[in-house]
Amino acid sequence: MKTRVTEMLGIQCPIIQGGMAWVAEHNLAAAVSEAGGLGLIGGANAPGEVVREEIRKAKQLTDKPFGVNVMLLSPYADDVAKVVVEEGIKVVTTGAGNPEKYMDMWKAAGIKVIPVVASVALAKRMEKYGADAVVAEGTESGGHIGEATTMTLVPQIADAVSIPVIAAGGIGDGRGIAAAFMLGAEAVQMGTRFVVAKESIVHEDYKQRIIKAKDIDSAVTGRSHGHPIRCLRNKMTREYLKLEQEGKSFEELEYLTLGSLRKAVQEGDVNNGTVMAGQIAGMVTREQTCKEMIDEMMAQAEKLLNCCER
Ligand code: TUI
Repeated sequence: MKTRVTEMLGIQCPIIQGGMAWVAEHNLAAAVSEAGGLGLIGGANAPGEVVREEIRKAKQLTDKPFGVNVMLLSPYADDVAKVVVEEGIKVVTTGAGNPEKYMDMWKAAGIKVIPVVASVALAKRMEKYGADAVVAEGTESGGHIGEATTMTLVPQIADAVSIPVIAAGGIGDGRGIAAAFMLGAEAVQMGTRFVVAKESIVHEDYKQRIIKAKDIDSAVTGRSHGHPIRCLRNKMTREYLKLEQEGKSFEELEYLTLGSLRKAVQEGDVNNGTVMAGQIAGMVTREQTCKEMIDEMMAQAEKLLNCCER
């Protein structure tokens, strides 16, 4: 499945791993890249030097290309933006904001810049500012989300820009990949399925929570203060949503989730922690290596897409 995205990034399969906070570290990124996709190291809220170390560790595990996701709400975003240049990273994705102010620096360094967007307006603006592709991320995704669904967002963005579109949100198998291609995407970005990869360092209890999840098990916290986050329902989300209904302030609510993603990912506290996951969690049924996942999904997608051509 050669596309403008696989050619641009020098990868075999049109699958990019999401830059998930606390999850997308060097082991997972290297495993996805080794399996023929594009692994990403998630900068999240980490200081620049921590991200530099992660990049160097990934380089020791793979010679294949991998990228870095710069989370624009991070207090360290400026530092991470410079570290990717210093470390010779070839692909950067961005999330949770507008990366305009870093664009010239990244382009001058020859970096392929792929902003994650949740609207047609931002996609068009990113194209104008020199983005090489965009990830169109639907509200089915885990973590920080926009409003539009993948089904509606991907074709509207594909119509509005000339650069390649990568679909994200609600894609968990070969059927999702084939569907995304039908909508005009030239690659997909996937997060939740890779959380349970054998190479993923996520706590076993977090993985099992995803594996046991059903179709309607996710909730969105933070809608009332403009920072919607999709995660799996638990004690924390019940409490959060109750306080939100009572009209509690952003600060009071933030207190409830301080460090809560780390608590879930590293300590396996799936009751009080934030278990970020997308709506496809109900489709994730087992741990596999990244290579097993990618080979299986590619075979399924190729079969479906060949059918459509006849
Ligand atoms: O960024 C994500 N997903 C994330 S980031 C994250 S970590 C976090 N920690 C604390 C608070 C918030 C997040 C967990 N999940 N996905 C990419 C994404 N970007 N989805 C939606 C957007 C987005 C939304 C609005 C991008 C730009 C935007 O507007 C920017 C503008 O200025 O117009």
